[in-house]
Amino acid sequence: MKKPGKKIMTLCMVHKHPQVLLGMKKRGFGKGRWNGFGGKLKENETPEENVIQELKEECRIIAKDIQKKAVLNFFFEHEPEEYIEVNVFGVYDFEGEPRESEEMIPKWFHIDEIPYDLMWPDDIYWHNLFFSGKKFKGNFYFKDFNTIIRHELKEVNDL
Ligand code: 8OG
Repeated sequence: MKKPGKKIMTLCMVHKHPQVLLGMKKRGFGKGRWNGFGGKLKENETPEENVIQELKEECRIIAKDIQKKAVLNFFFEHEPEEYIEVNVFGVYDFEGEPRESEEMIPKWFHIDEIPYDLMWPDDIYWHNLFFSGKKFKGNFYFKDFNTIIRHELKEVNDL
């Protein structure tokens, strides 16, 4: 059987404890869901450069303190030939005021009031690790975009 290909993405969560900045996606993949910011990694771009670019484009802020926190792989039953690798970053300092863009409506949430029913279903499994500052790796196996069949998560020292 052919080895599945992978699509490399970034996802960053701007975390100013106890608040986190999320964006309501206005179009494309994940439309109608609150999420962190990010996108597909382009050729000749580091994940950190991509995070800076995506935060500029999606909510008009300049990221200053960017730390890699996790690598999550997402597998979909209906798409066995490809999986998504999401590199998760925490952004702990930035310049500017978050503003709406064509793609996202930004909003601060207290970390105890995150709207998980309007988010990707994996988020509720790994957010605690993220908000406690841990580094981690995980695999999520989706039946469809709303249903997780199983998952694995582990804390790591290095990514
Ligand atoms: O370029 P585009 O807006 O399509 O990028 C999609 C964003 O969504 C990107 O930041 C990665 C992120 N993303 C997925 N899958 C999942 C997921 O299951 N959970 C979360 N929280 N984010 C995801 O592509």
